[in-house]
Amino acid sequence: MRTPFIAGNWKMNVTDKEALAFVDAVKDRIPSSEEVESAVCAQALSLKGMQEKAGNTDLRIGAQNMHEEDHGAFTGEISAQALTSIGIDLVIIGHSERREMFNETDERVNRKLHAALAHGIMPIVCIGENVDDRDAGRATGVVREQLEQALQGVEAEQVKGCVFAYEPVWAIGTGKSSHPEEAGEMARTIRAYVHEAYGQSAAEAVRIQYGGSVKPENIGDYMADNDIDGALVGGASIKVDSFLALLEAAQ
Ligand code: G2H
Repeated sequence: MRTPFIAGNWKMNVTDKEALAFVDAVKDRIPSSEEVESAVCAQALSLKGMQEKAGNTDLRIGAQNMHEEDHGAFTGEISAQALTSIGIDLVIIGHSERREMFNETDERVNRKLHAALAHGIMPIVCIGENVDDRDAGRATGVVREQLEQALQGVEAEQVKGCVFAYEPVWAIGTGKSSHPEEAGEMARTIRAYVHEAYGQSAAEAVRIQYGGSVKPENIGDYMADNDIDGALVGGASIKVDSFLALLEAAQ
């Protein structure tokens, strides 16, 4: 049995003051991580304060990105070591916004994934097709290719600890969510790929989230699919009541 995993991706939308107030407001209302795992991924400057406030609660704090090198002349970047030094052990890798706006290639996603795994940071690896790929019937091929590239050189035992977020690019922040059946089919494609490449126990262990305009009103439709283990949620994860409603619906 895989534990459901709901992660908020706040993107660049929450100030430090708001982030700390959010943790204060939710930390005593977070379900047990045995029922549902809960996380919010915030801007880097808020991570330390949030982590301190979250303390020993079951709310996990994550980063939205990190650099693949341990250190060096990479102005403005954040290393895995810097994250783990403040207790952060979760990171989103390869979000489509980073792929599109910051030229993040499959090869860099792969290097970031290796860096996260080497430092014991749980990666949420984002994959998903754009609208042209979907319209041309290439969605499955694109997702399989992204997976193959992201996982180059990764061992089966490491894959078991990875989370994959299937986020069709056309559904991100648009209000146009993917049909739950289509999302479920893609989750099965992802699991089938892991099965082919790493075997049954890895395929059964990996958690697959759906992302793209998830909200409390529709999360149940996705979670009803046996192959969807949770959600990566942008806009609807920012408000306290909405975030708690997502967690409630995922249990
Ligand atoms: C997709 C998602 C969060 P939203 O990026 O990863 O954002 O839920 O706002 O579509």
